Amino acid sequence: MSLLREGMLVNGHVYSTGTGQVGSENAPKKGTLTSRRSLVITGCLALVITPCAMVDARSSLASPAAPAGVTMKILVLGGDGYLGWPTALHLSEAGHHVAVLDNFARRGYDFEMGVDSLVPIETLQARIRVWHELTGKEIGCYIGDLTDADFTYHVVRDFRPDTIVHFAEQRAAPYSMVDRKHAVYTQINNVMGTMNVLYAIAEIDPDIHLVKLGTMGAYGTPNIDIEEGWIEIEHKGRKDRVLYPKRPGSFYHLSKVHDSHNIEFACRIWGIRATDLNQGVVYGQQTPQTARDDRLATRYDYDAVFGTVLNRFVIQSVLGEPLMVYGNGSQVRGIIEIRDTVRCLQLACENPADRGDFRVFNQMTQSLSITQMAETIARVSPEKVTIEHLANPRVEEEGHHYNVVHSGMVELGLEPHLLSDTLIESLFEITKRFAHRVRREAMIPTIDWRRASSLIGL
Ligand code: NAD
Ligand code: USQ
Repeated sequence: MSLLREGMLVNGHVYSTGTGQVGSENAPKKGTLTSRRSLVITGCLALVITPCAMVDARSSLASPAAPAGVTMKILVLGGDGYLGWPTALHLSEAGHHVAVLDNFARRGYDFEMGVDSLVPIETLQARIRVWHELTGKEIGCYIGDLTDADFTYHVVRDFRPDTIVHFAEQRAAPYSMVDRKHAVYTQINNVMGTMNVLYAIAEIDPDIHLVKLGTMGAYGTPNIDIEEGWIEIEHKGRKDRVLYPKRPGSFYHLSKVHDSHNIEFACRIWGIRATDLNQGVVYGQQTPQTARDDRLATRYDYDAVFGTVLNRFVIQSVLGEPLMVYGNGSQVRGIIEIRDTVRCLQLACENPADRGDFRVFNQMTQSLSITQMAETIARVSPEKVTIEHLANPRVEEEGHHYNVVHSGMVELGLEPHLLSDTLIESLFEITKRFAHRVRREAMIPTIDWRRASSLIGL
């Protein structure tokens, strides 16, 4: 069997059989590339980070987005992450041509804090190889940082996606509240990365549909119902439709607000198309695709910085630790199971927003108070569970109004799994298998919202 693969760089020349593959030089897309250095390893296209020559942006202005049901080229930014990896597999299984991009920043935060995913995870390259072995499907792979504009443009020109799914941000509220350095990093990483993506779309192919992950926490907890992104207001006898007001609770959540404003502006001035998914807290660890093989597992965080509430409660219950409810537990959050997340992403990709439309969905399936979440886990857990209330390290309202419109995804076809009827038993099984990997002290929250500087990584 020949070691040569489509697109491999051999003595300075790109090797080509003329057949074309996902992410290959002769992928059937608009525009031309005049320089390229890439290397295909089995099932994985690894990109050397060099900017390509300019492509005429305006040449593609008139082309339509791929209609629903048609195979699309989808670039998943943050494809090594908790949600990005299962989404890439789900889209690949659905028949789309997928490439992932990541700079491994998330793995770096773990090194910084001295923790690791509860479930061991393979390298991105190994995961892609395993997926190829099991399914014969290729997933392209680009390693680099979205805040590097040359790299971002290069990838968009090279892969020529119909859709960009953007997960690639620093996503932990506590991490963004450690100190000045972490807050500034979070906002630069998130806002600048998204700006580079927006400009790449506008210059290279304004027809690309941006599907961007936002957060329910961007709204905060207003004393009125939360609409789906937009609200009609009447003021002094005049009416307007405006972006729903935001009052988020961390510098991370604020970065999502800034992103949303930037994306809405880009839709308005350049006529690009975008879907902003204000997602609630995700729980769960397996999707049908990741469950096929341990080597396809996605990460599962338990620490007080990146571990999210329901996953932490499951892990705490298995370890025999009390479930740590912050404050009195009456604060309510929107939640969604990981299998619904990947379906929502598929629905958003396959039903693109119109050109110029900044479309917003509240991507959650139910609202529960933290106490209700703890009580549900306590009821379902095979172990005897206790619930403990900690002084809330965050500044957040308790006992507030919370009524959210989240019908958009259901109208597109989502059939939600609710916490009570979800098979969280599998989560207990997974947790038991890997419980020996927990560093218990990492579960205790040390980041205090009321102070400008806290310690992590002890
Ligand atoms: P994650 O940290 O596991 O994944 C994000 C990935 O993006 C990581 O692999 C990271 O290395 C990569 N990344 C970060 N900055 C990058 C950059 N500048 N260039 C290239 N890659 C970069 O996070 P996740 O839990 O999978 O969340 C994905 C997205 O969904 C985030 O935008 C998050 O805000 C949003 N979201 C997550 C949840 C949740 O509960 N996990 C809920 C709502 C919204
Ligand atoms: N909480 C506890 N105990 C814990 C952990 C959290 O009571 O052990 C409480 C928090 O005080 C908060 C709620 O649970 O009221 C949610 O906290 P979380 O850490 O699970 O989630 P959050 O910080 O809001 O962030 C997570 C993801 C983020 C995403 C967000 C969606 O990390 O990427 O944007 O969920 S949302 O909450 O809708 O904004």
